[in-house]
Amino acid sequence: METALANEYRRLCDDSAIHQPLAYLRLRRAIRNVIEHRDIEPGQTLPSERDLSRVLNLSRVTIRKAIAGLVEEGLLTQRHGAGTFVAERIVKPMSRLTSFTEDLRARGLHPRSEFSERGIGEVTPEEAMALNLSPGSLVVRLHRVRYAEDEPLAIERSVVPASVLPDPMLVHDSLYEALEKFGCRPRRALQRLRAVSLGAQQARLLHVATGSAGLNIERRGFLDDGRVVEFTSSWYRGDIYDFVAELQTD
Ligand code: 16G
Repeated sequence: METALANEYRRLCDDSAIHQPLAYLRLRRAIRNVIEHRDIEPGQTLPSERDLSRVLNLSRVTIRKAIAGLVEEGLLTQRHGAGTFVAERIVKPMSRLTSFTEDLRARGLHPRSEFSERGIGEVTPEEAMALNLSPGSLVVRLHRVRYAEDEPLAIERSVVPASVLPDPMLVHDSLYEALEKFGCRPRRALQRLRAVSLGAQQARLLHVATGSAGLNIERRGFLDDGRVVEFTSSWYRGDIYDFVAELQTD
């Protein structure tokens, strides 16, 4: 691991296409890359601050600063006296508007989805309220079970105005990638979280026992001009996900 990280760090230093003069940001990127390439697995320990400082010829302040950012992002966790680990549970910061695909790729996992619905139809009254649409508008609906490799992690039902995304078949792996192509990736979102116990059908899809703990998250995603481009209701497995929010006093 130490060697993989040192090689990656040196590669980034030598790569003239990467203009990153700040050492701690370069190191942060190197750590992110080795996690993504699975050179270090979830649950494994990162080399100590002292070892990294020696091998990379960087100050311990720089190492600490690089690591602190990744702890905040949820990629690393720290246990007092035991060191720094690659997070095992998926720790998802609530402050960043990322997609399922991005969250998993950042952890070196391969995201995939199975669609149970991918169609277009007239908006229901509830969807019209959530998306600020008038009755009769058309919406694209995606119902997906979302996996990391073969492990199901979440069920998602997304509704998107057809004025933004004209054809559901344009969504392959990632809804946000499809929206990005139309310049309509959400820039801000409102989320509501609720603890739930998973019903029989949801539990079956997520390969857990009926009644297991889950998190139901509703996200409304907005563009800069205030238009709502997404209304998604997700059921995440409670045994895998941690949602973390940073709070500040005024
Ligand atoms: C996340 C979002 C969901 C969004 C999806 C897009 C939460 C709670 N939900 O799962 O609202 O639609 O990502 O992911 O984070 P995709 O681009 O991989 O389809």
